[in-house]
Amino acid sequence: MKSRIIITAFLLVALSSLFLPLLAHEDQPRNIISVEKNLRLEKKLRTLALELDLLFEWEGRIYILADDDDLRTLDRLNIRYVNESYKFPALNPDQLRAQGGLNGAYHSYQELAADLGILQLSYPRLARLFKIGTTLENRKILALKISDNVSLDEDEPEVLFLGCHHAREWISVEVPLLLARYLLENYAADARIRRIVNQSEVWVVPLVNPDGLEYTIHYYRYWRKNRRLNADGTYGADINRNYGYAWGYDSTGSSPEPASEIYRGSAPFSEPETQAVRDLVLGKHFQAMITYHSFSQDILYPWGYTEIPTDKNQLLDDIAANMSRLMQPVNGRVYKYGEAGALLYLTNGDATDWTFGTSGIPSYTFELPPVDQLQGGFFNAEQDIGPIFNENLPAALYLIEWSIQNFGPGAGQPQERNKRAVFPYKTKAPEKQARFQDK
Ligand code: 0X9
Ligand code: CA
Ligand code: ZN
Repeated sequence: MKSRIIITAFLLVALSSLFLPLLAHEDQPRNIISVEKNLRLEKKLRTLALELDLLFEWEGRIYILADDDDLRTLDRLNIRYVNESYKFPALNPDQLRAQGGLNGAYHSYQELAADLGILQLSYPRLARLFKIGTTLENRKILALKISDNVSLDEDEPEVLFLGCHHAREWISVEVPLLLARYLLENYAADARIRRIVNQSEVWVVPLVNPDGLEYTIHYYRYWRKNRRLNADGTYGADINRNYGYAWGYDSTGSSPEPASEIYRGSAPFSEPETQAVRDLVLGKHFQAMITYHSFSQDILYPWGYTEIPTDKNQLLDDIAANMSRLMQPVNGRVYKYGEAGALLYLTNGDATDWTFGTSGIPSYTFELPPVDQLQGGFFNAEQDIGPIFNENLPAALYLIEWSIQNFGPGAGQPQERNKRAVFPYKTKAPEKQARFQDK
């Protein structure tokens, strides 16, 4: 219930530029408080059935999101708490933005859903939001389609951009989201972008793993997998080991052990996240795809499951070389490129082996900066989002243009086109949308 109010507040503020007159008194007063973590208190809170939103634990205290009513209830019950709101300035309604709170400039699931909704509202003829799946914790996996005549499935090359298979790789949400925003915001003024958007259908799924991402924000920043409760009581399957091409090929590239960080899941496509991507791909005929990860600053192409090159190695390498060359002048950073299994390490069941293996399309894993753990590993600074996007933009535009140029009879997937429906994700009035997006 509380989360509904929070989401509404986020959305109302996020949408305020569009619906200013409606918003005058909608701000929700919110506090972050902390209480001592002890069993007696936890039990007391639970038996009182207080609907408190637990945020995280830190140094023996539990941090909780509470509104003024909650505070009065706690006072009445003589439960001691410390108001910590001053440590979280983004909670001040005056400063509240769609991007704020515990994850700084990075997007949470709700913030992303709100921003994608805003893009669709702002560019109704060019952007359309789809729900392509539902996670184990009942979050929506969202895809934004960008094209002219966006409500029609036109005979244009389709290109796919995926983000955040791995929960802790926060930067991998931002790059595809910013790509979507860039295409839309520059459509009117930039002839090259207009040509690209008119002649292709770009699909962006910035957050393949919403459950995992939320877990990294609220509980454990280093979490990688989804939040599957496995048969042995451990959590998580590695979504990037669960795709159906050469799934479980060996136990170097993926693990049969549920507790492992690279657990491949109980069967190919056993996870709702890979099912969502699979069903989207089977319902389209993509000409190329990029899946963003971090970190190590390189561009990887199939195979991942073996060091033996594919029969299109030259093409895959040429495209990667061109992308890397276009990226370098932006900030001076060099992205290495090569076959994934040879350059990085062996994996099986990853996204690119499946898209390439089943349809032969150029498929790339981008490992975003930094180059190594010493430069920050998974923890990119907020100020890095802009520069990392800027250098990735020319590569993404190049791959879309390559797809346009190489699109024609016979291009794309050899497989039967699967007409399976993808349901449009309607954006209604802001309050309705908030309810719709609540989990
Ligand atoms: O291991 C992965 O899934 C990717 N690296 S990450 O550090 N982001 O987890 C790499 C996938 C690319 N495939 C291969 N290297 N084989
Ligand atoms: Ca179109
Ligand atoms: Zn990754």
